[in-house]
Amino acid sequence: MLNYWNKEIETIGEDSLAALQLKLLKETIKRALETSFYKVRLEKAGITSCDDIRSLGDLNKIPFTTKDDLREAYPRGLLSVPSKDVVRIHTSSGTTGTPTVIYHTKEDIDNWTELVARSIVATGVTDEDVFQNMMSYGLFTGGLGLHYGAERVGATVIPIGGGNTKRQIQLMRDFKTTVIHITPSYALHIYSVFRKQGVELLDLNLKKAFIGAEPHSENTRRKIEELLNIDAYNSYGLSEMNGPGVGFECIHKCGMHIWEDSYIMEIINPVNQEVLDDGEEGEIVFTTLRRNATPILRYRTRDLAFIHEGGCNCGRTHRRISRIKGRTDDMLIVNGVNMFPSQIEEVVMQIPEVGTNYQIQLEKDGALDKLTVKVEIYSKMFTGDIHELDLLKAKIKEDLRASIVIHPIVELHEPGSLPVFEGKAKRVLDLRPNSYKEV
Ligand code: DLL
Repeated sequence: MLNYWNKEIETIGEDSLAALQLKLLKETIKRALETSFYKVRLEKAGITSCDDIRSLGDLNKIPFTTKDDLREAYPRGLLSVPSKDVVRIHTSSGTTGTPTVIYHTKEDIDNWTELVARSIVATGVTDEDVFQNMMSYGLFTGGLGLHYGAERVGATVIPIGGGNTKRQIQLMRDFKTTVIHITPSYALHIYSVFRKQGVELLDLNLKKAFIGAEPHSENTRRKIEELLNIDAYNSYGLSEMNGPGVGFECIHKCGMHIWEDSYIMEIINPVNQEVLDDGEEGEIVFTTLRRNATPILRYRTRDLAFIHEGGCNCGRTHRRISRIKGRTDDMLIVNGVNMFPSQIEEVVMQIPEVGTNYQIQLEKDGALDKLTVKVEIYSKMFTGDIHELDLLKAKIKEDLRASIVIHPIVELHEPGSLPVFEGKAKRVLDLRPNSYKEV
């Protein structure tokens, strides 16, 4: 049986959706004109009232917003309601400079909660589930965002947050957790701890994981599903658009439905900003449609994906995006060749001997770049047979060369020896001079 949280909106027809988007876009423009940042920005573009937007085609009159714009507007430039109406703020981590801030009214939190509720119901979650939230609480949106949504559905929520793997496992066992919310890198790590501690999957009751907050490959999803014997659903979101609950896979796992009654989605060519058609890969751009306190127009996410053509068997009409290939600023240039860390991950995670962790290191070797891919392999491979390890190394190297064109150095490591991350993983260590990258 198909389950919906809000059937009318989730299965809305194309024309009704367009009409709803236009109505909400006009309201959003009105609110944006209340902010000091957009008032100047929109007036410069000739938009002085919401009546200047007559159709969705007028979207292209609206200038893009970038992360730098949000930083520039920090702390109050994007606030469009009186401070007393704000019930919560979330800020970005700010590791690379001034943070960005998103304000929420009570209604904003309610709307976000509704999106998360819809998302998790689309994976089959019900009020009978026990939901262990392993993403950190606090300013990061992964904790509170899913927490509110899961409570709204009526699931039993265990708000443990990130880290403390031993305690996580104890809670899973004691309370028969059925669903976890976790980064894909931490999901792989949890499995290695299961093995170390002799935890049997049969003693647990795990059925599903929501994995997101960082790029991961289809092979990583498969690995998580096989190792933990669960269904893993890709979950996408970003703090600027509330956080999780922007895009989520349904039971068919064929791309992430983007909630188009709440966000206008465009895909653009990141170089010339031309709007692309469904099926063409480019940068995702979002406009908030239901946010009161911090409206954001045509936000350039820097995330690369494409829109799947055609409908979904679940009946939801909201279009689906592909897995995120990476961010425009994650692209690595190694001896002139462009590549994304996700391409390397896709290759190593499909090799059965490779375990649950890997790292990419870049250095200078004279004038050239040196790329080293370090992978953990299962302990059963360390039998003392050097020849077998050499063969495996050569295989990984050749598979990588076939995908990324250049010859990396491959290092094999014992399980548990590479750095572990309980939040977003930092897979790339770029030690080249003038490089700040630690993605
Ligand atoms: O990571 C929100 C979130 C929390 C999403 C929990 C999913 C689950 P930020 O910290 O602002 O917000 O980071 C947003 O993370 O622009 C993407 O680059 C990346 N990202 C998020 N989800 C995915 C995903 C949260 N499923 C940034 N696949 C985004 C790939 C993802 N990248």
